[in-house]
Amino acid sequence: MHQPSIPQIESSDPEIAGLIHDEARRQAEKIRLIPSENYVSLAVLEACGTVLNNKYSEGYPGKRYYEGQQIIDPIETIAVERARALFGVDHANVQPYSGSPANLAVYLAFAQPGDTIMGMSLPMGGHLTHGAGVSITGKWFRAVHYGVRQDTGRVDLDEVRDVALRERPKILICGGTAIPRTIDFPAFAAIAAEAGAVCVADIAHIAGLIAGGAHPSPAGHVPVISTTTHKTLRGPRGAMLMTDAAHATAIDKAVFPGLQGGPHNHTTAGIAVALREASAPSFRDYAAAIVANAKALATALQARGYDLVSGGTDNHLLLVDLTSKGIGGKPAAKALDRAGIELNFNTVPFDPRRPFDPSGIRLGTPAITTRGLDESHMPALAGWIDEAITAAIKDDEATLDRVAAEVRGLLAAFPMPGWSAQP
Ligand code: DSN
Repeated sequence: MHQPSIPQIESSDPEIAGLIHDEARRQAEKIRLIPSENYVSLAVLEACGTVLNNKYSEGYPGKRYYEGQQIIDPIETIAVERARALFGVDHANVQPYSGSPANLAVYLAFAQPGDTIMGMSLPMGGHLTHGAGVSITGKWFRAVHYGVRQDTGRVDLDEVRDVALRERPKILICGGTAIPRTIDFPAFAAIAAEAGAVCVADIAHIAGLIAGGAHPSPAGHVPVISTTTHKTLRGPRGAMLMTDAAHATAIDKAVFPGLQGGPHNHTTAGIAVALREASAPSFRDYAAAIVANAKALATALQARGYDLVSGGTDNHLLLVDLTSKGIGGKPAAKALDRAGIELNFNTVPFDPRRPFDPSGIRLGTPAITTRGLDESHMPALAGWIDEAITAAIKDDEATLDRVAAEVRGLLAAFPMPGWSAQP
């Protein structure tokens, strides 16, 4: 059953209530390895389901376009102050609806349509909003990209500098969605300064690691920081933009009125609650455990002959190239899902296959670490992954179902916030 209980939905809309319970059970019974996902606390869930949803608050605390902000203003101010304290930044805007609008606000603040922007290319580990051709950010701006070296799987900062000095982008973005290695924020900031670009760190994937001291912070090096709040940071679906003092006004104007209308106040409260949780000493242990689990899983997979892009991981994420195993990422991901192990198929750098049928799978440890799995569980997890992929190659559905049952058996001992076996 979903927790907290949902009796009103059960009585007014049993169809949707049933699906919510089913999703809670699904999340409870699967080993969830999608590196951008997590389990929020019950406190965050509660905040997101409150009457704060009912209020319009266009503007910022103390300067709104609607009356009745006596309660919303302090909630948003608390969220902003907690973000500033946790990340050590001059300014925070907690209103972006999610990561894509947050990044669009950055472009609106510091570039004009047709200007050059520069980020990591999507097939190399960047994000759609870093100028991919299919995205508004690639259609409305002239996007140039950097990637990783074929021999190391790592960003080549000499290449970044060469491209930046040649193309002179208005904005240089570092960060992405499939980067298993530490991002050198001071180096990107120095290249951006030399090229005359605004440096933007998209830390969506690693915000929780940074907050917990398990990855170096861009604060003090990079003037504009974009992040979602729901990945390693373990908050609600939302985003924040954080800046130094010089870039604060441009960002605020770009978010509202430039791009968005009223902020989602229930989400703002959820972000505030999550930021308080991330400030607790135990969150440092959580961040360290995410990385320890990822490294242990990497070692266990490599011992079974799996090729990891860049040869391992420094953070929460593993990118596995399945070429040598003779299976594509998509059939592997589908088989793993049937075996109770949820992840996503992903392109690998220099992938000869198409994006919807690529060579790799992407795994991460934020959610399983929230459940309480530790390094001692990673060899067994690697074994199940290997069994499922081998079974997929042989069309051995019985093995997939057996692994799923074993996964459920393990997870029964690791409760999930948001689901209870008891009604
Ligand atoms: N949601 C991001 C991820 O999965 O990395 C992409 O937008």
